[in-house]
Amino acid sequence: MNQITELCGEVVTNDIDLSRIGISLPKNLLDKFDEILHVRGYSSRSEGIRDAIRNYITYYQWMSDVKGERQGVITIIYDHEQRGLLHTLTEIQHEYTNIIQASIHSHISHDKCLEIILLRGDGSVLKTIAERLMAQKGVESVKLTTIPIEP
Ligand code: NI
Repeated sequence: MNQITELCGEVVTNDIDLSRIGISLPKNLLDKFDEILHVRGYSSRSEGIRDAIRNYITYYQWMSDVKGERQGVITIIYDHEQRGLLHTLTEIQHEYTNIIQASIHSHISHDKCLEIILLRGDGSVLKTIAERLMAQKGVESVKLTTIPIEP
């Protein structure tokens, strides 16, 4: 069971207005985040959170621009000890047998797995698959990379 740590941060809505938010995070997640902030020399946790949110928004917008016929790769890292996760991930992939061409599974540690999924199809579908995988509990990260297929 993860410890939950309460944390307050300010988020920039524009250059003038600052809104304060309070969020709950598992302690190990916050520890990792603080470690990165320290290494990267951030002056405050708020600044790090602002940057992380900006990156999240940029990534989402970039994903929204993925359209048309594409070749893609999804890299996913997940905890295979998470109950039911392996089954769910397999079921999602089986719904897209016409899109998913191949996958490689690598057991990176006792409980962590890395999977590389090769896909080809409409960009919006590739994005949907990535988002569905990302939404599952126990999935640590999902990265989608695509290139357009020239007609
Ligand atoms: Ni594995």
